Amino acid sequence: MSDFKVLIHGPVMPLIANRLSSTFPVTKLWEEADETSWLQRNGAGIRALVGGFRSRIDAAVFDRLPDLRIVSNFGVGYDMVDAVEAGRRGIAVTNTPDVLNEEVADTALGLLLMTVRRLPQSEQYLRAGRWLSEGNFPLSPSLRGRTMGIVGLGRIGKAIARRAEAFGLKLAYYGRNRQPDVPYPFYSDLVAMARDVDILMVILPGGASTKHLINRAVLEALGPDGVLINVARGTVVDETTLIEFLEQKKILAAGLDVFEFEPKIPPALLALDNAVLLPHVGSGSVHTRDLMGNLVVDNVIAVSKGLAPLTPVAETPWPAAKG
Ligand code: NAP
Ligand code: 8YV
Repeated sequence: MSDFKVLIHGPVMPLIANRLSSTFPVTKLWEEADETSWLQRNGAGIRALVGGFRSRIDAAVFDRLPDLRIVSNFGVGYDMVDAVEAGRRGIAVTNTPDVLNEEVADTALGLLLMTVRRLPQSEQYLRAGRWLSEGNFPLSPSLRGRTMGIVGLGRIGKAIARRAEAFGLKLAYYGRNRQPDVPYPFYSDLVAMARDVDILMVILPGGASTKHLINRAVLEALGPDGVLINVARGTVVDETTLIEFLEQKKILAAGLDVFEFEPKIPPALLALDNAVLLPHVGSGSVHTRDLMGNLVVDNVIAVSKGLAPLTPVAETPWPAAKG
């Protein structure tokens, strides 16, 4: 057994806990009676922190873990981890990029179809016996002839774009940088893109730099025929304003896989007939979650051996991170 002590922050897939426990001394923090006093007593000596974090992993946490070498984040999005502060302290932060691109893109397109063609609502109609009693389900809006603006044309955004092209959608994208060799129109102004497209597909990182990027001005520009799909992070959308726009039919519909305070969903959102809501299942297949889980463990193993982490985030590039 290695002497590289691993702390698992919150419940994780059995695959992760089992693989880590077979190689390292592992503590499951959430199973401790008093997490704070456990950290005070045992924080020194912990080398790896693992989790799909639901609370901030920042200077206050790092202060309690003075020997930490790696934060291995379950998920490509690491907005809960202060990676800049980790980098400053020589701690590597790793995430799970690429292995989930196709799964999340499948979910995004599924959610788009569900939202525009009102497929969940039509299934509810059938199950309630209304087809028999009231006749055919009302005709829905369509994807035909629509233009979609991708908000964040990164790894997953590009997998979404490939699928959208096959669906016959015209595409545009918004980001901080124009990308070489991308054939779609680029917008550095999100309001301008929202004005020119019918659908906004949001798939960029969460965190302070994108908080409430989808705000009143963007939704106004999207307009009454507009559709918003968010598979990024709930914080990217001003949820209160979105609810107002859906209630007042100032946009057509929204499909959301992520929420500002998930898993708490505002009752006003649950009550809406023009919103399709999924419980953050973007990457949630057995196949893809296994790939993500194995990558979480493989990153810890690499660092425990003094090797480069497999998938360090940009803020903690190897070899700047302490090995
Ligand atoms: P990625 O490859 O890093 O792409 C991110 C894209 O967003 C890039 O095109 C980047 O372009 C743009 N971007 C980043 N920061 C920005 C900012 N502050 N303002 C405007 N544009 C910005 O990331 P990815 O692997 O595709 O993942 C994207 C995100 O999807 C993750 O961070 C995660 O939050 C979310 N996600 C959700 C699920 C789910 O289950 N729903 C699953 C996986 C991932 P520029 O650098 O040019 O701006
Ligand atoms: C995970 C995700 O479900 O990768 C991400 O950023 O949002 C999802 O794939 C999530 O991170 C699990 O906590």
